[in-house]
Amino acid sequence: MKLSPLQEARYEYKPKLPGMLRNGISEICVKTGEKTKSVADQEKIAALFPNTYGKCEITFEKGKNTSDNKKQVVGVILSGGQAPGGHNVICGLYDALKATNKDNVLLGFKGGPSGLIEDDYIEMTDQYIDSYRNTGGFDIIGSGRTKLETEEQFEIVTEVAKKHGLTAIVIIGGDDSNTNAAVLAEYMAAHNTGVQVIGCPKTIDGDLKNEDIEASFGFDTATKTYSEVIGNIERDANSAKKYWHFIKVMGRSASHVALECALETQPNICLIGEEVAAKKMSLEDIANQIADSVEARANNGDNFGVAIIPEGIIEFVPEFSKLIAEINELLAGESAEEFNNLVDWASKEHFIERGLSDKSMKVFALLPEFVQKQLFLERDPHGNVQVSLIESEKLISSLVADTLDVRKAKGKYKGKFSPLHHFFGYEGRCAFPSNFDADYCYSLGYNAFMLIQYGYTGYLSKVSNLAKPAEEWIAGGMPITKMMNIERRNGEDKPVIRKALVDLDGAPFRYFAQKRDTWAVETAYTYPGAIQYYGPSSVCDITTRTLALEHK
Ligand code: FBP
Repeated sequence: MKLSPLQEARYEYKPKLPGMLRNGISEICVKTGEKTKSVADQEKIAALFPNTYGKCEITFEKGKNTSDNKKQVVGVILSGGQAPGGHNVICGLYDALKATNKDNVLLGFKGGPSGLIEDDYIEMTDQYIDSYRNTGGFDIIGSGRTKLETEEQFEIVTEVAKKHGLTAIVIIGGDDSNTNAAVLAEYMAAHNTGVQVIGCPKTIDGDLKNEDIEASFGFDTATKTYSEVIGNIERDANSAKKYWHFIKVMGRSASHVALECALETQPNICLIGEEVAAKKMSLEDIANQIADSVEARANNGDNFGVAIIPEGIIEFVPEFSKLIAEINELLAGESAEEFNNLVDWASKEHFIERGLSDKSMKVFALLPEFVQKQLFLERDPHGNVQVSLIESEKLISSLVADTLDVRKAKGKYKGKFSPLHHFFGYEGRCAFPSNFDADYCYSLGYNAFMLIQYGYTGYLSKVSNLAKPAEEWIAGGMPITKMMNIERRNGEDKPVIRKALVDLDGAPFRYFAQKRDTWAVETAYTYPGAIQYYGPSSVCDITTRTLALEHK
């Protein structure tokens, strides 16, 4: 395979470990902290996790390594969507494992959790690992979205673990995958299998964070990648002065990615789903808010602008989520077939009109026809509308256009509105990890092995103090059960890691809220440029604005 010059250069990059892990394996000891309890529903979580609940937080520090030097055979999986840095988690894990004992073995199970069930694996070697150091992607072993959650799956995993003599499994995933890691750890402990389970916090969405986990890996690189391109678009907009750009960014439901990109690029508009829900904003309110900015800028002669739209926005609009719920009901069971058999859109519209409440019908009628059709075309395997496939950036720009037409007719608005649309998501998930993500991920993997070596199970690899230089990072582990509460999922009460939405009282949102009225009217764009891998630390090692504001 021909390598790009950057790829070759990145192979040589030496990720920075937290100071306390830098003295070699023989100089890492454990400092035991406080006993933990779950963030809520303590009694219920304790009852569900009798073997793994209530354990102590731990940190590593410099001192004599007292761990048992037994041979370790570790299995690792990547779970869910790609996030820059995943390869380095595996590299860090491998390096710590081999530095501890060269006979230790690392097996990478392929294609996500299903690799563990199907016993599809590859044994990691120096040569194989070296060809993935500091690179983006999850192609080292692949990923998948199969959930590891049933008793039957756990029995199969136990058999696979027995066959290979696995002493531990590392699950690199988001909130759901780490919830499952905790359940698997409990199962393994309850059945005396001797298999430890350790999680690592991954997702570009940034919604796996809490008082213990400061950031999920991949968020830094993905948001920098999107911000680079948003900045470029801003500069183009400011040069040509003729388009309004509506840019949807990934992040499934939480708006952390949109908010971080806004802090980096200072666009005219950035919608935050959590605020839309808190203020119970309607589609009309959103259209008016953006139209106000378009109008004010047009009055200054600026018929251009940039609006960032988070991927999950429409689910946060109360009237829209009600409409979706009604559509899901309407098409439940045999009605879907009846609907699909209708030959033309007019008869489908009639069917829809009969099935929706007056309120939802009003919202439906507001939507452009392409969105109305998208709502009925795409269903997920459970029969639900796939909101992520709705082109919300186009929906919102068309509602703004309608609003501006009305204002024009009243003589209030005299500008020109030419919208363009973009969606940034997959572009950022496999970028070469920034130095921050390369360092953070390598440290998470290295640290995960130290947790295994010291016999911990049901823990999340934790590296904190991330707003400071890597030398000052703190490495350790936190019982996953500490992050759990009980939530209603698919009609059942389930123990889950609480998803972190944007905190409207948090520093990143408050900073944005202070500035946005100015940004809406003025051209205050900032151009972050491409991620830099080589050069001064003040340019190459800086992390996100979100992290910096949260940990000032
Ligand atoms: P994870 O939560 O698994 O990390 O995935 C996040 C994400 O990238 C979302 O931002 C996006 O909505 C989704 O995955 C897309 O999923 P897919 O890769 O299956 O299309």
